[in-house]
Amino acid sequence: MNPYVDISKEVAYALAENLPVVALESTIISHGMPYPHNLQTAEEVAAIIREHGAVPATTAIMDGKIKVGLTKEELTRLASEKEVIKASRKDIAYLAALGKTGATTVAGTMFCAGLAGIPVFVTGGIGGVHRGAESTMDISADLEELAQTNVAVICAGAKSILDLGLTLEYLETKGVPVLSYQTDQLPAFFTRSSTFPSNYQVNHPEEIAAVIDTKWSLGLDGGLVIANPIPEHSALEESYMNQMIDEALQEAGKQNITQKDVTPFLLDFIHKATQGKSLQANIALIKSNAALGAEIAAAYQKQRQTVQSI
Ligand code: PSU
Ligand code: MN
Repeated sequence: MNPYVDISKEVAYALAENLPVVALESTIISHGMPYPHNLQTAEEVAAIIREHGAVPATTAIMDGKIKVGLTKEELTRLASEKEVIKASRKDIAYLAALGKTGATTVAGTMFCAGLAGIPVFVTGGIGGVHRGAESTMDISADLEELAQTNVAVICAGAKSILDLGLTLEYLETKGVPVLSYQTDQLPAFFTRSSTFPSNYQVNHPEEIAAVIDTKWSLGLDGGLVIANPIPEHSALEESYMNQMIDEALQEAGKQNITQKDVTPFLLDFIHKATQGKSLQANIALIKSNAALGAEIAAAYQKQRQTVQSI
């Protein structure tokens, strides 16, 4: 195996036995939520994945090692230490070469999950094309990773800090399917719907597993976006959230926030501006994604075994 990669015993066993495994990102822990909510949520998400019959595999770069499956101590470090670096694709070689510690974004996690052979990954929201990208060129590396790495990403759609329309156009150009779970729209993270239609509505984990398996069996490399709307009772009011997001964007502009700092700045601003309401929504949706992701991982393994036995 790759000398830079360290897969935990539990995850390695599950992969060897073709048991369902769900990859989890760690930027949501280090840069997406405040301490101690981040650590508590990470542990609860892992527990939900286990309850639904899969093994959780959080990825990060710890002292230069690409880790797949973290210990409680490692999770605690990522959740509480300030100097953890947000690790997207471009950061990984530097961190691995110089023995640094970084928390993986959606792009970084897809890369690590791909190395380890984990096909299913659960997160909150993906990065995308930012509003105003026609002048800033701010387009998340998550989209390029989706274009090339064979990992299915379960998320709650994309936040409207992004331009959802342009994000969908970009994914379409790159050949990335966007499947929405039990709805025909792209959910907008805090809300169950947006004005943007999804590519397809899918209603069962088995259906989703079949699409994933067929895509890769046909040699159609790259990821898929599986968008699961936030649970009804946790959804936030759209006009209120849009106002908070507008304020966040204005402040980011004023402070001239750029590059990898943009998304964490906006998330933190929105968290404070909504007095924690956005955090509660974020926690609820990632838990719901964890349950669905574990079911998809199990359905995918079943599908693989059926295909192989024919
Ligand atoms: N969106 C969220 N919460 C997050 C992120 C995005 O609602 O924590 C994180 C994810 O790790 C995602 C990253 O991959 O931000 C995108 O950052 P950027 O826009 O800099 O690519
Ligand atoms: Mn960016």
